[in-house]
Amino acid sequence: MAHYQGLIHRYRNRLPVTESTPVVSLNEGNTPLIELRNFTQRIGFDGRLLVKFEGLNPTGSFKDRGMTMAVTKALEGGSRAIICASTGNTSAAAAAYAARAGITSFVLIPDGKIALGKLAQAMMHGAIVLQIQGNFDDGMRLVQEIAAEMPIALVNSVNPYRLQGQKTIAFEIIEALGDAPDYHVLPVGNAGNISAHWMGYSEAVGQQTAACGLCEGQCPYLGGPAMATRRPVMLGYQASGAAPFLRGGPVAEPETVATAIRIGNPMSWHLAWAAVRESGGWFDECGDAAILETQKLLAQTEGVFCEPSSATSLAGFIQDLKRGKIRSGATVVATLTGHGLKDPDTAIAQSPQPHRVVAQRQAITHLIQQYL
Ligand code: AN7
Repeated sequence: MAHYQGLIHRYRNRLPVTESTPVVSLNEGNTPLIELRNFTQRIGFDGRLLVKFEGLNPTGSFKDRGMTMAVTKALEGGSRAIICASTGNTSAAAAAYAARAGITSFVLIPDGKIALGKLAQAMMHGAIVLQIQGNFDDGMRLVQEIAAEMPIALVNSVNPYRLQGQKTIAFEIIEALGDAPDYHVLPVGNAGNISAHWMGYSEAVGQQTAACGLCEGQCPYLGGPAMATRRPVMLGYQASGAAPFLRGGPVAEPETVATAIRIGNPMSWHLAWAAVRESGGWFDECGDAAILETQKLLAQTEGVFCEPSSATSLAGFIQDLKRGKIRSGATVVATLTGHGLKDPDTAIAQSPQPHRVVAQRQAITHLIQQYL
């Protein structure tokens, strides 16, 4: 079969699956790597800047990469139900992949702090949605306790299969660029993703990413397998109101407009620190205003609409560029973790209202002339 069938199929020999593993997939992965030109010029960067648009996964975020693995392994292990705590995207992915697998999903979400699109997804895919009077960190603690005593598979990124699936983003980037970029920038919340990126980059040094599996030899559609000669410098950015990596420990009451990364006690603390340290990178923080401004600049100069949390990667990059911390002429990849449509309220709140005009040609041409 010569069409793309998802990342487990594509990277089978680099993932913990066998021939008899019942793969649960929505053909996730293979997302576009888009080179920014207008944006790059606007911010005054003299290198190459590319975004890996993970918002184009089946449920609209990078979580699908990890969820295809986590649900596949849950099913293989005989689980009939999965559970997670979530700021929104994990719950959307868990709900969708559970539906695909024909099993039950339970999702714990923070009270009133979840973007509308994500809530709609969890509800629509038939998850049992538990809105708790607490934040993500409270939910995370609860699902760990519950999964320890009930026959339910925990599919948060403490589940090692999640990171296995998510590492494949690095393989795709190396295949597209021919090697690892100089820098990789991304937002950090629970810190699973930065850890998975580093795992993927590390596993691709001196080793072919995958046999394509679709065609003989070089695949004209996806490109062939590739090998990295190096790993990128990893830069992880947090929202200032939810920046435990900058504070040196958990933050009790995380707060940010970027609700996906409104997390005060990241689970992958040590792995994320290892990624940053080993790569010679760093963590930094950005304010909500800078995050929203960057989200809008990207949408308006490039036609790429990501959610606020995702824009944190580029907001942090712009800040470091201004501070002279980015090497001139470098190749930089930013992960845009989720689609802008996930959070329509935040997008609309920061945009001018539509013009209200009578349904009359003259009124409309008069208005148009003001913009010509
Ligand atoms: C768009 O859905 O934690 O550092 O419960 O949805 O790997 O946690 C979401 C995280 C970045 C942070 N961007 O990634 C959840 C959840 C978006 C996200 C992150 C999330 P991690």
